[in-house]
Amino acid sequence: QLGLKTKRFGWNVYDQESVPSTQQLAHQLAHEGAEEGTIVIAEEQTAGRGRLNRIWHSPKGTGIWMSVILRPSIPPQQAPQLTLLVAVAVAQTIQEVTNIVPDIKWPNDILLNGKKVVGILTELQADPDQVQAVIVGIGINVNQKQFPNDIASLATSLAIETGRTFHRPKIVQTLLQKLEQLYEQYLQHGFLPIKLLWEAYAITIGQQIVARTLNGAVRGTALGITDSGTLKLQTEDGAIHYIYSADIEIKKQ
Ligand code: BT5
Repeated sequence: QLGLKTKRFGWNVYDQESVPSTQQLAHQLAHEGAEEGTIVIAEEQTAGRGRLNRIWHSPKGTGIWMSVILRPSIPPQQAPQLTLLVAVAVAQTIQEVTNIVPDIKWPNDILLNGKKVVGILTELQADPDQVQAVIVGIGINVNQKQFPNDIASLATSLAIETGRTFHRPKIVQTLLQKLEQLYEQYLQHGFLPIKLLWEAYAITIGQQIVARTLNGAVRGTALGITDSGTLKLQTEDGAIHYIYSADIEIKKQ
């Protein structure tokens, strides 16, 4: 149905009309042993979520709401690499279908014109030293013409940015192909080639930022990302902090 040329991704597709969250269904399937590359995709999510159980608006028929199951042999500490890998795949896809180069804001936002067009949510099923499954949720705003008030000033869609409407299955097909290419490269050559691609889209690096983590806020200069995908930040006193996940505010220079 998707006209795929992929080997790994998209052979096992759970195509749903309405689910609470594709992420929830993917977790359940992964627990039951679903193979790597399994995709859950839905027209609508009634309880789509972001990090820390925040709401992800997922209205019917307008966006791409999907979750992908990966089973790389890596320790849990390296899982942030996969958020960045998926972000590159989505950024390349957006660039190909719109001809606009999007920005990636570490760790999990993709922006067009400074507004969020994609959110990525990476969750693990893992033992202390080995990942069993990585469930990557991808939400792409495609054909929305407007957003609810609470996010109207921070969200955008491909349609708003281009004045066009898009055929979503074509975008999914492109995305799965990019994902497969990058994932094969990752398994064969490790994270470094992906990191280089990621850096070309990144807007956080070199900036003065505030990183809000569950343990409080840290203010400083974003120096770059490490080989495991964490953010390296230097505070004014010269101390280096490594940040696994946070909300980033970029300070105007
Ligand atoms: C994210 O969280 O950005 C991850 C979003 C992942 C969504 C996908 S859709 C398929 C899969 N199934 C799920 O249930 N989830 C995944 P975070 O960085 O925490 O950002 C959440 C914040 O983004 C919210 O608090 C809002 O401010 C904003 N937001 C909510 N819906 C949005 C939308 N459609 N577009 C842009 N921003 C939105």
